[in-house]
Amino acid sequence: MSYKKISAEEAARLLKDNDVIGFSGFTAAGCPKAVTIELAKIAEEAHAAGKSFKVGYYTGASTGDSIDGALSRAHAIKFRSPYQSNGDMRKELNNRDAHYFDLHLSELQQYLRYGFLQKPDWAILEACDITDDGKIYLTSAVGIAPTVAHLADRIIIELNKYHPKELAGIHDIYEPADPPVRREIPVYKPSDRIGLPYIQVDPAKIVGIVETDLPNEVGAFSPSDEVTNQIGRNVAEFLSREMKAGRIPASFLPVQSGVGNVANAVLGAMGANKDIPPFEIYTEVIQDSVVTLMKEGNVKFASGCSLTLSTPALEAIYNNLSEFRGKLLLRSQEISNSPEIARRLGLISINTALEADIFGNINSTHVLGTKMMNGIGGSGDFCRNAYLSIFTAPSTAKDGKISAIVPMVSHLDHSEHSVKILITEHGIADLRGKSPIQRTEAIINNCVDPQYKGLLKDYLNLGQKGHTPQNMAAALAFHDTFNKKGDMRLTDWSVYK
Ligand code: 0RQ
Repeated sequence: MSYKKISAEEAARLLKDNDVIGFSGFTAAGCPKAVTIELAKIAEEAHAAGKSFKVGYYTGASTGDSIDGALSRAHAIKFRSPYQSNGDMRKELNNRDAHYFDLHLSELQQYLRYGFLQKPDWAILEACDITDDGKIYLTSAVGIAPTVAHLADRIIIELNKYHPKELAGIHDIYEPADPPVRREIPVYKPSDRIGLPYIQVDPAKIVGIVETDLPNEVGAFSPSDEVTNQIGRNVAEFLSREMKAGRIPASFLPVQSGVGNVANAVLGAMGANKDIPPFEIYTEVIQDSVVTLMKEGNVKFASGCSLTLSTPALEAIYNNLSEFRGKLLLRSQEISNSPEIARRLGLISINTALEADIFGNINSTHVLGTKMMNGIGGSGDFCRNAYLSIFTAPSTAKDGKISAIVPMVSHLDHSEHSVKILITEHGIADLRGKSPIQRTEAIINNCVDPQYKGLLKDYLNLGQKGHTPQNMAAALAFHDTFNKKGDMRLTDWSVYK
């Protein structure tokens, strides 16, 4: 190999205060893990010497702790985009020590190409292989890697031998042309391959190769509980009813499923439901349940942006790559999350809400309206454009002190115009074709926890008028009561009468 081998510290010392970086990876899969640990140490040294040292950066989505955790703890972040899910980073963002620009994941690559955002000086990419003529083979995710590799002037490669070189061929790298000459993205079914298996760059841009042997930093799932299992069964029951009604074809439609414990339980329940035939997945995050469903024959093919798998599940794939190669494809997020493709394929999209309101609006991002949780991720890309967009949530949080269903969402991510179905452990609210007041009936009767039904019905009886009967003084009283008394159940409507 003709590239210069350098240590992670040597690589990190090339970066300067205020530099902007684009990273490979999507969730903790496929992210670099060595250079940023050294970069955090350099920032801490600089701060101890009274000097400023912060970088701005773009990622695919959340990262492993070696990027977001290490750089947050070192207070080394000037700005960051898009989705994150790291506890230390959340503190930085909510203290406003780092600027966070949360956007739809499908938009980041084009935002960068259009020049809407500061150009990355550096691309730091994790690869399983690289050729002397500049062909970079990524590892377990694609994210924004092709775009930052093309835009950045200098590239550092973490060549991670934990990931087998035989992964080559699992990626499909395609960057659309930009307006006014953009054409359709030619994905007509989840398994369509439209690009190259590698990113091609000018080898002169590669300033060094850092050799590593590090596993991904994907966290384990909590075991599913009765609430998440019941949400999963309700989703499967709803989909089976839609098939019987002829609104989902007998061959089924491709499924997009969010990330986390609820999403894992939903896919598990879909696999267990005998009415649902084997289906295909067109999603961003391929998680453990997909691999299980594939082994059981319930998932035929999965196209995604990352293999966000626990170490045993990832190793099961790596040990049987020949079996999985024809069933998995990894794409960049502007393709995995493309609104155009979501609409064309007719996706069934299932994502988790933090909070919903009785009219069907969704808050996916802000705890009690002010504190950033993770970010909008791909939920908006899919929800607005899917054939059927379903939001799931446990009906309460914090031992019942918070109702996930409130009179008015404290922050709006997905509006009543995009959300079709709301499902909790208590049941299913089908919002299609319903007026605002009809939606309140479906949601309160079917989805709200019994402890909150009376309170929400009483809210609607406060005497407000209009097509959408919100009471402007009382709409956020659940949140105000929680902030003052620590329990939404103590909301007292009499002060608003
Ligand atoms: O708090 O962490 O202190 O226990 O929020 O809640 O129920 O564990 O939910 O882990 O599935 O995450 C929306 C955040 C759900 C996620 C969200 C508290 C609750 C708990 C987490 P603790 P759960 P999950 C694909 C699609 C946006 C992006 C998206 C998400 C913690 O699904 O980030 O959909 N979605 N992307 O106690 C206050 C409420 C609450 C609440 C729950 N109403 N008020 N706190 N909590 N409801 C993925 C990508 O795009 C990469």
